[in-house]
Amino acid sequence: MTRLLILIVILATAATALAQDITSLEKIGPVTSLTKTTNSITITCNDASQVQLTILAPDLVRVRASFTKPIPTKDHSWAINKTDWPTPRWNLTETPNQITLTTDELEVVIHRSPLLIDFRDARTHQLLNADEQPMSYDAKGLLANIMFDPEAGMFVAASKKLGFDEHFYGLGEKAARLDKRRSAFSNWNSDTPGYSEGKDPIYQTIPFYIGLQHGIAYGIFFDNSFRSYFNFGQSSQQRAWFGAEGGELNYYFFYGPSIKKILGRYADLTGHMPLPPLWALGNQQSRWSYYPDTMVEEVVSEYRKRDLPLDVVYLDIDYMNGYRVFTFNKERFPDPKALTDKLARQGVKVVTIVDPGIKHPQDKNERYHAFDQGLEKNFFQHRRNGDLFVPRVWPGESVFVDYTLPEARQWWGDLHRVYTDNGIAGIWNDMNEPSDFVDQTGKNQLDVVSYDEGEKTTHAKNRNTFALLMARGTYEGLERLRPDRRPYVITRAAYAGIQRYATMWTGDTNSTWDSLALNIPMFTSLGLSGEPFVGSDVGGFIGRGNGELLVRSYQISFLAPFCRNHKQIDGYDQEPWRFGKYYEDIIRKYLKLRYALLPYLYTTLEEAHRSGVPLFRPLLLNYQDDPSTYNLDDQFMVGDDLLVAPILKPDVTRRLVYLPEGSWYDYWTDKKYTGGTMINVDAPLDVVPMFVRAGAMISVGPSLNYVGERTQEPITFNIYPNEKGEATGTLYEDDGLSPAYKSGAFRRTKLNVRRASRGFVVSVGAAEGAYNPGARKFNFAVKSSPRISVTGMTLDNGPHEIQLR
Ligand code: MIG
Repeated sequence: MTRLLILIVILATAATALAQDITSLEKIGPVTSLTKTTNSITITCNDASQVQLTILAPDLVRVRASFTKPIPTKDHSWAINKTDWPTPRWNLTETPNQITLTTDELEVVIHRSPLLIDFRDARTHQLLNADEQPMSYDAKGLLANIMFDPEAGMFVAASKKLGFDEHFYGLGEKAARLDKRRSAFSNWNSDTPGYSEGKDPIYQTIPFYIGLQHGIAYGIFFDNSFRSYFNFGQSSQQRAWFGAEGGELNYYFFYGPSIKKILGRYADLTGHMPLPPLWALGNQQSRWSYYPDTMVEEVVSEYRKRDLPLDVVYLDIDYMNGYRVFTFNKERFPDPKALTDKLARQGVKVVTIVDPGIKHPQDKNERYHAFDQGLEKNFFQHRRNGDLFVPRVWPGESVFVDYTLPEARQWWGDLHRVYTDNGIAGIWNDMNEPSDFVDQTGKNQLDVVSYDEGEKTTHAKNRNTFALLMARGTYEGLERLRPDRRPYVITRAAYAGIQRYATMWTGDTNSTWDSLALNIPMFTSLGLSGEPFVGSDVGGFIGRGNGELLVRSYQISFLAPFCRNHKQIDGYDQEPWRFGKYYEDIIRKYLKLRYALLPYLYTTLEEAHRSGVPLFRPLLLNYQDDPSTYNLDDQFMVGDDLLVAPILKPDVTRRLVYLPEGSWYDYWTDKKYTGGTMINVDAPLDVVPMFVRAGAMISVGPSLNYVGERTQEPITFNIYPNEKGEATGTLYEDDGLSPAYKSGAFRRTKLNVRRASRGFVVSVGAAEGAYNPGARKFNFAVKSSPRISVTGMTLDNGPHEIQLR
């Protein structure tokens, strides 16, 4: 405990010292000369530094600075997915005082002396973001004593003027509120069980944020995997700065003005989330740990007996033989294939945990294929002196794979054959910060060298990307092993770009109301950071929950992409039935509703895949011009149309709900409200306040116990007309399992509703895509006119109209 306190004091002091010292760092510039290529300029400064600006798109400019030396020719990042951008139209103009780059959307003004960069809107010349001081570097080692790893490199930083009304969003997984204004954060992937609000850093590093001022948004992705810092005016009224303990000052500037557009560009740059299998949107159940096999069967039959929907069950670390990854414990799971077959007949998939630690045999004669092969192929991490790096994790003494080696990632992926052969449907990556029981701060790993494209870099650079590369090896392995199936990987730690390979959950939360209240800001912030498929252990991971907390937790997670109840080994049982029938009945209602809403959820998830705009949204994403949404994080939206205002405290059965401008329908009663105001609504334990935007159509399918139980038929389009009597909706369908959607095997149907002289008319657009879902029946119900509905309609391929009377 005292050690922890001392550590906290040291870290807190380091953060404050950094905040003060940022201004005393050496500053780049001024400009002496300039060269130009087809899509970039390189500026040379009189201190021999160089700054390179590359125009990637009309709304995307990359800034790279190299201090007192030329820009290195080597240019590589594990986060970046797309590098071949067609050069957009742009212009360069020079005056004695400044250099200006102009695209159709952005104007970048570089002041020569001092060297300061402004980003402006090319059309209005409005200032979006401006350097507060020239980009800086710690030439004199002023920060060496407070840097975590003095060998990491040289501290580099950029400082921006803080807008009086500027709000900050993103930064991935932070145990913090939605609006990050006046806060400071660092990134160093850390195993932080039982974290609560304010704990920083936690598991993931996504060094991407969005600034919003007067409704106009820009984004900055600081692509640097070293321990990094972001300070959004926490210690100064003037500046928002970011920096890192090494590496390049290398950032991408995105211009909106809409946040949705920025998220689309960010997804283009770092990769779009592929669609997971549809069953990943089903209900999931986990426990540290269900074993033996008969207990797993018992959990599943309990679900079925109680008419609770379930798609996935998890095997935590105790399924293995002595925590050896890629093995099954023979006593506990004598025949894993028989188990997965049996569960498959009940519609349930099995996901197994795979940690990075490979057990180091304690006896020379002990054979363990993962260790033996990896050692022989020289795929394990070593210390700088050549010693094998031996951290301690669940198996005791272990080794880690150097995932920067492409052959090692391939080998790791192929090792998963034991899972695919046994019918395991997905892989859960845990402990991948990487956690090390010897020392959780990373000190024990500082001299661990990774191959890193031949650069032979150390932990300071590679810690934050370890999980990304492990997930990549896993994902690509599953793609090879089961080419006709979409991989399903879930991870705890991450770096930017993780969405290409894995979904995520928010680690070891507490079964407390405070922990629950973090769900909404965390899920929405992750969505604003390029990670759409998110969720949290339903009910909380650590400690003793209760029925009320569990119900309120489901009332958030039933609409999160990842909905999994999970619990610590010595925590109190919390499967949906554990607190009695009263709570179980309410949980059933929400799980059934989740399955009914699958057509809407899947359509919205596909939008996230395609556009980068997440499913689980803060209100500000849909109402960017409305300042009342800027720090609203006790409500959320799903897609454009569903607004949910959960209860986040015990004994509360009423709450204020903010409804943005427009009209809204109460989901439960169809009662209409006029938005642009707060309303006060009842929320007894069985009700989560939920509203539908007027003008929406919500597609609702039949009640299912698991995905694929039977065809999703009929789908009812619930129509919520706006004041003009109009509504629009989309339905996305595909086979839910294979990657064929990537080559056009999907169907997207767009529908428009208008008021007619009698009743309403639905016009069904021509189906997009090559997937043929076969004949299926649809119902239509107009929520503003309860007597108007039709049932049993078909949606043909071609455009046509349906009369609703
Ligand atoms: O040191 O595998 O966050 O979900 O149940 C704890 C055991 C390791 C941490 C994960 C948790 C999982 C647990 N793991």
